[in-house]
Amino acid sequence: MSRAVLSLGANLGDRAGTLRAALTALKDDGVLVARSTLYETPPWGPVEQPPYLNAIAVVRGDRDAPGWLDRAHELEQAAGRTREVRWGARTLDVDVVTVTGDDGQPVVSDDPELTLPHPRAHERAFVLVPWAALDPRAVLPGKGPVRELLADLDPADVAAVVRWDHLH
Ligand code: A4P
Ligand code: MG
Repeated sequence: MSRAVLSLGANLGDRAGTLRAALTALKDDGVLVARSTLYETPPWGPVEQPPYLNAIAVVRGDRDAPGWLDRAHELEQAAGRTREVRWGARTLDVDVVTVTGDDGQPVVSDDPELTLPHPRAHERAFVLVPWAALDPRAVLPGKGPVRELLADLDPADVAAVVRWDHLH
């Protein structure tokens, strides 16, 4: 058994429908512990592309870290994701932010196939804002409390991550 924090993002097609379908699939797996609402976020990174909807899911189940990455890839494939440019637009991207064993120890890995904790999560408002809203006491292993990491980001980047559900 392990617990994982997953970051879901979509910026092509029916973004909300895609995210909701992935969250429903995790619920149907019986692993969904909690999920954030949906947030609209400006695209991060060097590629010009439409805005994203992002969400965080906390899952717990009978998988190890590579098992959660496999499930993430299955969800991407179910959403019809094809491989395009790195950091480019996609129907669904599911990243594994962190995995914690039942002993409470975080999985730490520098394997390029599965780097844990996710090497860029601490600098991404689109990960930290929904995560802190879902779990104000969340900690990113090796980096610190999520609320403190958020305080280190540019306030304009944090403010640009806006709740989407209640607007639609
Ligand atoms: N990989 C290694 N570690 C991990 C991990 N912890 N979780 C490997 C998931 N995958 C991990 O990923 C490339 C490879 O990373 C995988 O084969 C996996 O084995 P990918 O999803 O095929 O490619 P990618 O997503 O284009 O690249 P990458 O580096 O994962 O990009 P990111 O970091 O996922 O960034 N802006 C906003 N606002 N919201 C977003 O969600 N997402 C991205 C994608 C860019 N800008 C964004 C957003
Ligand atoms: Mg990815």
